[in-house]
Amino acid sequence: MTDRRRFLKLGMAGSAALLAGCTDGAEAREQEAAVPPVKPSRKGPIILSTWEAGRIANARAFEVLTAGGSVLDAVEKGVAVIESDFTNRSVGLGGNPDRDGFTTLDACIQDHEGRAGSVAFVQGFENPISIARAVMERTPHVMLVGEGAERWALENGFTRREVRIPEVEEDYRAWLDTGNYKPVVNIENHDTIGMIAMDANGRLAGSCTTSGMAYKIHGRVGDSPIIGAGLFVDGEVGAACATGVGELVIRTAGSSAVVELMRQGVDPTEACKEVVLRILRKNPALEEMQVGFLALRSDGVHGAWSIYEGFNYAFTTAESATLNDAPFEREWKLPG
Ligand code: SD4
Repeated sequence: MTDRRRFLKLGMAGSAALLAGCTDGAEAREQEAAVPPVKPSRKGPIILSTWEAGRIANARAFEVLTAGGSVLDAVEKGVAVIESDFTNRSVGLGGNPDRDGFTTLDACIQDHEGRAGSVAFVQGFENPISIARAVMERTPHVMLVGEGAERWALENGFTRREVRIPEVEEDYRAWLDTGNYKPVVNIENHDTIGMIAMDANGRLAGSCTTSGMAYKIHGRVGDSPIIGAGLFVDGEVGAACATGVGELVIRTAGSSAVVELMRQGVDPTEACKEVVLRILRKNPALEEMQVGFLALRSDGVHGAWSIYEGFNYAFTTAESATLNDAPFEREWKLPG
């Protein structure tokens, strides 16, 4: 993991400098005409997302924000890039199938006001995150699942997309030889994307999308589409998202717990760590079961924590874009 830390140039030095108020004179006036309608602020843009694939997602989300899009647009379009990348084996239609050979998708989205939309156990759609947003904006509900969600999506302008990926089929056939379900998150399932973001006005939003654990039981839904588990946003307090073994996250209402701790004044890093500790306290025999949290407080301070080494996250602001290793405890000493 030693060379995981990488630094990316955004290729947007001009707008970054303007946002930071670093240019003046004629050059600045000339550039002003092209300044995207994002108010300069020390608050945002700040974009965090899980795992290495988050770098590309963050870049897209940043682009959306600097082009004047809302933070909700940013978290939707950002993770949609990963859904549409069929080389990703744990998000979107390129994801590994369940044990019956079906790739089933879960996604959710939440805005600054706490409005939320979610779909779970859907098949054959390229961008479930956009369906989740449509559920939020066009129905009185939060969550649609399975066949009902698919039918609703078709009736509401989404089109089916079938993708055949020989490599995925080969891996599945090889897996069938053993049929051994062992979720090793760092190795096998390491790209579910959760994104939390803040715009220049301090408005928050979050998104989460996944094909879930490889070779899961058909019908299994993880934490990623569950508001409060895989994602939670409270505009007054902050936002959090999770990755890893969804069952562990659901049982602790993980992302909601992180936000509630921040509401009580706990620092974002400590809040993530405390929920990881809760998971460990309730599951003392955990082996190779990774869970990682990201948190972003309403003042722009962020934090992360994971059970084991190996969870990294993409962190993007107007000044830089980095891939950071989340902190973890090498040897857990559980209090009490
Ligand atoms: C799930 N939380 O379905 C997802 C899997 C994941 O990184 O996050 N993998 O349980």
